Amino acid sequence: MNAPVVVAYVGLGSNLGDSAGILHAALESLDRAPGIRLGCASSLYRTPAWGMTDQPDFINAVAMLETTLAAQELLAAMLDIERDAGRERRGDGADRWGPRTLDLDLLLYADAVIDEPGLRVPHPHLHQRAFALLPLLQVAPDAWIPGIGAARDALATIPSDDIEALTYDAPPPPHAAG
Ligand code: PH2
Ligand code: MG
Ligand code: MG
Repeated sequence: MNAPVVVAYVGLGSNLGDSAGILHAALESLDRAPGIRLGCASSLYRTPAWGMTDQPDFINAVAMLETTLAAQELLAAMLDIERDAGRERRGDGADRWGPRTLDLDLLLYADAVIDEPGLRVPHPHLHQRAFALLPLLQVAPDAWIPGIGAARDALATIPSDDIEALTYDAPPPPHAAG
């Protein structure tokens, strides 16, 4: 019997190393992982650190995934990808808010509400974090946060003007003047 396909949204963040490169590699890793297909990804955004603010800006993005994995299996695959990107976790969790090479957070798993050890879905801070809501709304304008409401209504209650979408410098056309 085939497992049903579930749409899940994952937040990606990095503020150590080549963050843009690390996020692009993480998107490829998610797509390659068994049971996961990358549906689409938001732009990359430069975002001031939220929570523990005395650390470098982050690069954040959100990916829409189609997966046949159960939520805990998806989380395990995400932790593998974090580890492969050189993420170190301290056993006491004291580095939970500090700089990291790669952080993958399960934001939404269909319309599931999950409260298990190591896994809370919807992500408990999603509705408070413009750095997650803005890219989420880019890929899912009608996203609904179970227990909270429309993601766009959540974003409307918090500041987001300090978040900048990254653009790529296109090479100049072949005969550009100057
Ligand atoms: N992640 C955190 C804490 N603060 N701030 C920004 N801008 N982006 C993040 O991804 C982020 C954060 C904990 O995971
Ligand atoms: Mg996080
Ligand atoms: Mg995390």
